[in-house]
Amino acid sequence: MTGPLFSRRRVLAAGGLGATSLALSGCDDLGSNETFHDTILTGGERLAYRVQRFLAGDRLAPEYSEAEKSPFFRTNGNNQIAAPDYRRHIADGFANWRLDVSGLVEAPRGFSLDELRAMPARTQITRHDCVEGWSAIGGWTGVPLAALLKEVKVKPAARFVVFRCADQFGGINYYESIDLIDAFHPQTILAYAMNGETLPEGHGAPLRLRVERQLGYKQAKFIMRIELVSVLSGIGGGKGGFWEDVADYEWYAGG
Ligand SMILES: Nc1nc2c(c(=O)[nH]1)N[C@H]1C(S)=C(S)[C@@H](COP(=O)(O)O)O[C@H]1N2
Ligand SMILES: [Mo]
Repeated sequence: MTGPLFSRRRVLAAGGLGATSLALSGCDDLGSNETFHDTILTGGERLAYRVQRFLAGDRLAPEYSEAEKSPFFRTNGNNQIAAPDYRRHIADGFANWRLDVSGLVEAPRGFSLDELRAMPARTQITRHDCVEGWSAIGGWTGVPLAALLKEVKVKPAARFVVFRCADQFGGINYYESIDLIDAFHPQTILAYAMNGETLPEGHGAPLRLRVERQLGYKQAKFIMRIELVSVLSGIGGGKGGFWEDVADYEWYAGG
């Protein structure tokens, strides 16, 4: 045999598995030493994230029928907001509210609720699982996050979507983040309706995230602002979400 036994091309060509997991794991960026996965996650967490991400692939979360909906879907975490700005918005049906989309995008802009409602919508009946030990099946309608991101044109350097919320715990506004794999997943929507009705305050009016393959605390409610970023180290305590920062919850809360 001539030529190097393990040329890069030969190794990549040897199996789709290797090539795919490389693409998913962000190994192409290892040299930059500034990605979240490589600076924030420990070795074990990083491996778990990569394995889970590889297994998750394009898999859809299970969807349910109308008959399977829970008769009662509790609220959790904050379910009322005292802030005067928010009270003004809810009083006028969020007529002057805008979802602000900024950061690493070509065309930052605000979206009114009417504009979001006018975009193609997706409805899905899914199961919400909270780490505190309860689950509920509910129906959600909203605009696919992918459609919104296409409008604002995500810049190549962007790797994460950060959600900024109106509510606070101890003076800190709730925040969460997901990677672009989940951001462009077809079941990831910004929901403005629940079980066929306008999203109630307790469940996150006017807009809440549904990222169906992950746990309850990732489903950010009361979203006011979305930011595209390349790293999560500058967000809050640096672990990508409120509970991740204050209680060490896992940032990737999916199976
Ligand atoms: N902004 C915000 N989002 C949030 C929370 C919160 O307190 N504030 N709680 C999280 C948790 S732990 C869960 S289980 C779900 C609860 O959603 P629900 O109130 O619609 O049941 O919202 C998540 N998103
Ligand atoms: Mo939760």
